[in-house]
Amino acid sequence: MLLRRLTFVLSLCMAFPALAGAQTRMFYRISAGTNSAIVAWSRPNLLVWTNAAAVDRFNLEWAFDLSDFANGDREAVAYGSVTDVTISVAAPIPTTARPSRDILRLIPAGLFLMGNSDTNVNKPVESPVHEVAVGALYMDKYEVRKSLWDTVKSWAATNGYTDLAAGAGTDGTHPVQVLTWYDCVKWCNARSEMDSLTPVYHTDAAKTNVYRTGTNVLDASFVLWSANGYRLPTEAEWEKAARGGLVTNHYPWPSTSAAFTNDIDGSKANYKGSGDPFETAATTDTDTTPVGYFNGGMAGPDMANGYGLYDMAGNVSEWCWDWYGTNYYATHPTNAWPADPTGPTGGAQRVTRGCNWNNPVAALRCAARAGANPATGSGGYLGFRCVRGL
Ligand SMILES: [Ca+2]
Ligand SMILES: [Ca+2]
Ligand SMILES: [Ca+2]
Repeated sequence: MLLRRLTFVLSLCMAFPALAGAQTRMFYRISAGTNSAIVAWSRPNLLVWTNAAAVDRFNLEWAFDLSDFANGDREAVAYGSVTDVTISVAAPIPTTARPSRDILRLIPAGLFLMGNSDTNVNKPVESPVHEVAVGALYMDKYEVRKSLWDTVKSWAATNGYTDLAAGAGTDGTHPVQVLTWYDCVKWCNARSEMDSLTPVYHTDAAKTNVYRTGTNVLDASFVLWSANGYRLPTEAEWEKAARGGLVTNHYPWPSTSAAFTNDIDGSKANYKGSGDPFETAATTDTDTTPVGYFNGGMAGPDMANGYGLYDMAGNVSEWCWDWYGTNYYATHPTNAWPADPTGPTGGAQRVTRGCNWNNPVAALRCAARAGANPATGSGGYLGFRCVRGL
């Protein structure tokens, strides 16, 4: 309904003074159903525009390039119902340059429905469905592959990270696995420092000591959530990203059949019995596929989801930040969740999502939840991918 009313689109490029490592330009698009003109823009983030006539709907988006509006790599800033000729909104300014789209994908801010909406699936840990607001971030397009793990680990070894695990991987193109949760968060910090970004994880609430070695049970207060460095996604961030903008779908692709088994086959994801050529009869090996294997070039259609992410269903399970709480959803009032939830304050396991090459298809659903001991992990079944702030 709203989109049909939008007849006029204005794009404006904002050029910023050159700042080291900072984004130097961005574009705003205003859709307001009448001629609009930007009259003021000020730091840190105020955008003011006027409309030729009073409007009762508007939509404001930004992107790093004009072409991003067409390819979906854009961020909705604000939308609303007003009756006014002058509108002022907060408009974000990324603090870092836009990363390569082939490495990180923009996950726009907004509400999504978290949890299982399939009445044929009786999973109390996934219920009830609830609405959650999640801020904008970048997420790795692929699971962390073994070659990237090794590159960062080598840099890290001479920069204070002396006990990162070797990890395992079929070869450099496959996801890294055999990692503890602690290995992954330390590696996130190392990747941040290697890329001259601000590390996220610390060993103290004052956030003065960067977490580089040892096994520290991190409290959420040790995390510099506002930093632009790499970190594990929260469980909510992971599920929103996996859904790719779809709502009640079983999987990260269009999939709303009454029986979820009708919506998945071996051309779409790597699971137990999916029939990919990396699946061997031997039970002592690790049957991962290369990251992004289901990209249309090797086996069936391109399975990038709506945000351009691969392997959010299957291949390796992925560590998340949150402690795993089996009754965590049930303890919150439905649709009254805080924005950017970070999970229970404690527990025995950390959340793992997406499941893996050794799981049946039910476990690959976007809503499916699991956990693992953060100090031991789950061997070859479990890897991860990073997110980072804008
Ligand atoms: Ca398989
Ligand atoms: Ca095997
Ligand atoms: Ca995965």
